[in-house]
Amino acid sequence: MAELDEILAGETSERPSLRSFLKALPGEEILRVPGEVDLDFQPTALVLELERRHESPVVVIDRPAGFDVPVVSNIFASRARIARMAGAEPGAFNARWNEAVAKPIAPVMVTDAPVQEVVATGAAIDAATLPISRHFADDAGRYIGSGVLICKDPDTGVRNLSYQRMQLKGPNRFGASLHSRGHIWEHLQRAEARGRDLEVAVVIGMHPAINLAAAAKVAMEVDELDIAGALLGEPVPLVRCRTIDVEVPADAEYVIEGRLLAGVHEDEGPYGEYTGYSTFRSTRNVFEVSAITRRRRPIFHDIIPGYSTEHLLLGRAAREAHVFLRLKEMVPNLKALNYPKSGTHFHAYLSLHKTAEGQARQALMLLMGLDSYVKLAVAVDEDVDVFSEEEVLWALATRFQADTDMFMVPDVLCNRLDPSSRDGMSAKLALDATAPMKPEATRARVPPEAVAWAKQILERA
Ligand SMILES: Cc1cc2nc3c(=O)[nH]c(=O)nc-3n(C[C@H](O)[C@H](O)[C@H](O)COP(=O)(O)O)c2cc1C
Ligand SMILES: [Mn+2]
Repeated sequence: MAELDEILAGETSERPSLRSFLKALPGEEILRVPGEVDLDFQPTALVLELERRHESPVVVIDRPAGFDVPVVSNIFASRARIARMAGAEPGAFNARWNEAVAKPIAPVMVTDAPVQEVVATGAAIDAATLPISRHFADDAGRYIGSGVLICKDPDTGVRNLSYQRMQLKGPNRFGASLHSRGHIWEHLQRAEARGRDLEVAVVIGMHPAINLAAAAKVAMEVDELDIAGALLGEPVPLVRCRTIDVEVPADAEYVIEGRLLAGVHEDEGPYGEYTGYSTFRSTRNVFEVSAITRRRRPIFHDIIPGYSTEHLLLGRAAREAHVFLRLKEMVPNLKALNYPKSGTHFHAYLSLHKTAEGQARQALMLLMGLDSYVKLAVAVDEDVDVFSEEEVLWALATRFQADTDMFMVPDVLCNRLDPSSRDGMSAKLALDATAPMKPEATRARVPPEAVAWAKQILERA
């Protein structure tokens, strides 16, 4: 039996975990990589090649060269799978997410913690024993891409979950970048103001609903684990770390306990970012390990970074749901919203059932105001599928004139990782590709009965 199967077969716990998720995964959604796999570049190459073929299975590497721990990746590469892991039907993720945010479920403390079956402290710590990949040729080294950093606000004690890349630098040392200046960055500022390090637990391998919650930007007062609990429909079981005052999911695969050092900076990066570019942007922080705890036979979870579907979908699933909700409050006839992969996080397409001229422009202004990442927003009518770029371009070809149907706002705050941005600002472009309310031409159609017939014939063939 392959390594991963053996581990899953031996798992008896009913609690939600990476294992329960993998066990429930349909066989056709898993790609088992035969033979030994070099963790230098091969997992990334494989995932990017799958994308070129429009395939999105979870990738299982049973035998990474030099390690006896199986590695799984590409978990977040499919929208249907993301919906399922959040407990939603395909296409119903947004509603499910917004419901979870509205009705959070707080975690519970437990005493049995598989993630602490093996505990290494002091001289026994060796982070190089973790099967950490080298993802891109220009990356500064081996990076943990899936580590969820859990810490607490030194002022309020409110917990926070977020992703920060972790570069392996030594047996008990990692480099980290907090460049998105999120809540952990703020926590570190507050700790430094007191002359203290920030205690942080890096968690690897959890039920992916927890990963989804960790990727979300919610208010600083909100513990992302409460949203994870709501997605799972039950509280996340937590255990206290062994060497720091932080609680972590008890059913995780690995936890690296340690401290982001106050006032210490070292070179870190470059790293392949979601834009598709390798970047040196880094806050150059240093993380010192005080313990590594794990399961007896752990599974390692990797998230392929860079311009990969899984990185992009994970990074924006919650944002799409949030922006959709806010936009729909003001534009009730909004139908769909898509951030296409080709635009990294910078392009967004919306569709609406237009009931008045000018409505599309109102929706476009709102969208660009709600999401500072968006620098191109396109509006189409509801007959156009925003998830099909070809259809969106067709609408631009036939329902859009550049002299009357677009507007541009210069010098707006944007995401600095866009290499074409200037001083953190970008021009925002809105294209209204909706047809006039009284159109010149109607779309050539085939009656639905004939479409149904054609589908049936082809399914039988
Ligand atoms: C896979 C992944 C990797 C990420 N890597 C980093 C990183 O290395 N540094 C960083 O500052 N933000 C990174 N981010 C962005 C933050 O983790 C993300 O914005 C998070 O929601 C911030 O949480 P907060 O709102 O609690 O601060 C990453 C996001 C994802 C999904
Ligand atoms: Mn947060």
